[in-house]
Amino acid sequence: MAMQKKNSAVRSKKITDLSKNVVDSAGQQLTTDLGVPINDDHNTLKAGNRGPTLLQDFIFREKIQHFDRERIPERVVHARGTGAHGVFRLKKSLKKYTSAAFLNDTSSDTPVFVRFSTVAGSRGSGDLARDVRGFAVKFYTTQGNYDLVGNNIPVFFIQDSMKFPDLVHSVKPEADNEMPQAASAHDTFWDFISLTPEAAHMIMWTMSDRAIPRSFRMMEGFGVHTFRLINDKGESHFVKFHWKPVLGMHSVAWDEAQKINGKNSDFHRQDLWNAIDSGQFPEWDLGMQLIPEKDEHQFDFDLLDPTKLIPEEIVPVEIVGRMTLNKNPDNFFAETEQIAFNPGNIVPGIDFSNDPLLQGRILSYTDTHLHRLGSQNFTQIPINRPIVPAYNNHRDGFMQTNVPQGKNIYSPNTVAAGCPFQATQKDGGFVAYAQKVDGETIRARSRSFFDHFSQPRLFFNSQSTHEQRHIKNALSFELSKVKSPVIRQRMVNNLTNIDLGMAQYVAAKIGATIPSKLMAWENLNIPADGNPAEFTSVDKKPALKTSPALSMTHQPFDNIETRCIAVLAADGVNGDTIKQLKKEAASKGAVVKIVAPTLSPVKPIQGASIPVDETLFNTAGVLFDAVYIPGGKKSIDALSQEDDAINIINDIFKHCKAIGADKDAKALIDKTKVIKGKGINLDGNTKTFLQNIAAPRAWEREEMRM
Ligand code: HDE
Repeated sequence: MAMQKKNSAVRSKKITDLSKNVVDSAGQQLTTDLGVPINDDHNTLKAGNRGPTLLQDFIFREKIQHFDRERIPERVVHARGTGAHGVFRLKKSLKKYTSAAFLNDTSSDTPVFVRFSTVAGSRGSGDLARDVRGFAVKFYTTQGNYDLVGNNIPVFFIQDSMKFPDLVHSVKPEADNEMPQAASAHDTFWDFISLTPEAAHMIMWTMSDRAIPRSFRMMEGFGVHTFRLINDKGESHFVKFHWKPVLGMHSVAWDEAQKINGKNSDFHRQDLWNAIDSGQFPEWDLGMQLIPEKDEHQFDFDLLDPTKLIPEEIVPVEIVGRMTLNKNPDNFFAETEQIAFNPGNIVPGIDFSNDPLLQGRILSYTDTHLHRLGSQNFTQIPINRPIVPAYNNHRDGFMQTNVPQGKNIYSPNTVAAGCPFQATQKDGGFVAYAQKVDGETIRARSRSFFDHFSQPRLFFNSQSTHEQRHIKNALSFELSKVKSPVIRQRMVNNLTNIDLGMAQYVAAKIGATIPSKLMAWENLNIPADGNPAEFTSVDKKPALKTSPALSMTHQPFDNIETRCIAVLAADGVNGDTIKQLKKEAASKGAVVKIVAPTLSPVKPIQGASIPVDETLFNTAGVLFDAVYIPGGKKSIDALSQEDDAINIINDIFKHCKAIGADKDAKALIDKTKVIKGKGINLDGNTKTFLQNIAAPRAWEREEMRM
């Protein structure tokens, strides 16, 4: 016993950092993998000047064979992503709810690695797909790794993990021709959705602006499922996890998203990288909705149903800590590609619920890692290793890099005095929550999961006018790409269950028969191949008519930190305006980029030459949050001759972003489509211009064009 105590004390001290196995070749000779210095890395070894290459060329063999094996299978979903290191700092101890050390101790930071992703596209696809974003966080805690593998949308398409392969097969490029890439706008996806009533809520979210975020740094994150927190008395609270971005939430317009994909398909990756690189660290508050065990059945939906959310107006989100991303990875493959998240990675004080979607995920992630990373020793890869040492009797396998000591590879043993020994609950050992379980084996959905339309209706009714318009237009776009009239009509009919007006709007846009009344699921004659009960929606009267927290417009907008402003300039520009704008923007943390006809520094009327960041021909309006056009007759005359300058301004106008200009920039403005409207000020007032960027986009301008 004495020995056990001693070991546990030693364990708590051994915390390693994450920069293990770093290889830095600066100032070093080139060598083979085995350290032999190489003197010629440009030529193969040949028999004679023009002779064949020799098999004995071990340097060539090693180089080419290593190259041939560089790729590993990409993730079957969430293949496209990017990541960063950071820290999580707890603000408020949650000891009352959980024994998890990282949620008890407010004095120490927990290292984290976060990976953001899209779902449907392959590894090289564009960042701006209309899609859910993955938001996966690995906490390296003193009690082992805890993974919160969430999305930027709080609900999911399906209720049972059995349907996941079907869902993913339907949204991925179609089986015969592998098209379209990273897009849900095609027949198989909408065929599946139109036959899956439980997806209605998620569809409202994916058709909303949430699915085209301006930046990973400006979106929320959600754990989706209900989990449990368990305190040291063994008491359980249900919990829903939330991440709230400190910069607020922002999205782009759909037309903008499609153009960004062409102009810079790494837009989100680069945005995250640049923000961290320049020290403007992205931050999110961690929030929790906590529900006592006894209140499990107090809601008008089932807490275990992942297609439902708990409105914040019913259970407020309590902010408990903040995550800051402060370091870019050193190596994309070693860290971002090899990181292995798993919602099954929990620590003492956290436990699962019986959500049937979550239960399936607990299996699927490890299985994926075994396939992708090739060996059960993937936990030894530096990015996956815990910061505390792991001691157990697992042995051997491909790519074992540990060198375990001693003969004690079984338990119980006396050869090593019982080590490694089991930790008692008091010493922090993981004890599964003692949940009472009773029931017959059954392969079916609980009736408490059958209300498929109340929450999508709540979501739609909670949106502002422009948000509702975007949802209707997104549905029209997606369904207009569906070739089968039957699928299009079925989907329109289904939409009547959420909002008749929305269904009629979409029907008119896609040439479908316009429904005049609700077309209830039960009457749609859907060819159900499963339990017909699953195709019935038992609508309940929801507790709320609207939930303001579901609308992005409801979020406070008060800062322009890291927003990117294009300043169009050519020789003869008013340098004083640029100086002033740069100063005011910098004081608010915004970024100013000078965009000019060429990369040669711009010569202003007064002062020194101004370095150019981008050219009119290598960038685009969709890559900026706002545009400013300083005066200076010569500059304005030159820019007025440039189609690219006019296109930049027109795009920024079309996408309802802020436009500012000096009075004498009128000649250029007159050549564009810009007309007076919200968010546009052409009187040279830079302060008003910056305020306009902080405000939500002037989506009202879309109506001016209608
Ligand atoms: Fe995933 N999911 N998922 N998922 N998921 C994967 O694991 C799976 C689901 C999520 O950046 C895979 O390592 C099943 C919900 C994220 O590396 C795979 C089901 C939510 C990521 C897998 C779901 C997610 C994944 C593919 C239904 C939000 C990227 C590669 C039962 C709460 C993590 C991998 C990263 C990745 C399975 C549903 C989030 C195949 C079976 C719901 C953020 O294992």
